Amino acid sequence: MDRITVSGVTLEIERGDIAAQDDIQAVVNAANAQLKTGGGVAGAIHRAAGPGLTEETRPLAPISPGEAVITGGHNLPNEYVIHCLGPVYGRDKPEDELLANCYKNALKRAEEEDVESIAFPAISTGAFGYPTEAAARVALSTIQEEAEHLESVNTIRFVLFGEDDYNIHQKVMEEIFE
Ligand code: AR6
Repeated sequence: MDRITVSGVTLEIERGDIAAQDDIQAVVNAANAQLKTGGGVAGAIHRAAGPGLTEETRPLAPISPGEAVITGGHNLPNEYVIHCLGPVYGRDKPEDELLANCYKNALKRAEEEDVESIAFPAISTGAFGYPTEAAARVALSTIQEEAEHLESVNTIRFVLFGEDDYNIHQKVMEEIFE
């Protein structure tokens, strides 16, 4: 199973690059507190968006774990980028609550701008060390809770880089939504 409808919202899981989602209105960045370019997702997003993105994020930084801010997409194929700071696993606690806040606040920012489609990477599971399966449970159960309250958002896509990450998300989606 890689697609399901929950409370009228389509939830999809795909393998791919978060910086190449050309049919999605808002992409989510797994940001750093300074909202600058970096490794992983932040590097891919800032490279594809160009220097205008860093200019726009500079006055919005720093942000704290769980927080989300929205900017334009600049040279990305998306209208918006929503920048979320995930918890560093083992340092920022309680990590499950902070990670859930990322997803809740990203959806809040999206709804404020009447966004219909949003794509998430697996926040905190790279440089920040959050075990993928535990993070997928937090992410997908938060989406399950939030779905019935969404008004503008009708498509939520998880974009996973690696095959293992994709398989883990697929398994967790089946467990949560079956
Ligand atoms: N598209 C989709 N997923 C990706 C991509 C991509 N282009 N690149 C990596 N991933 P990470 P974090 C996966 O490290 O853990 C940055 O340096 C990756 O395999 O990007 O929240 C920032 O500057 C992993 O599964 O985000 C911060 O300092 C997931 O995306 C810090 O890392 C998240 O990995 C944030 O760490």
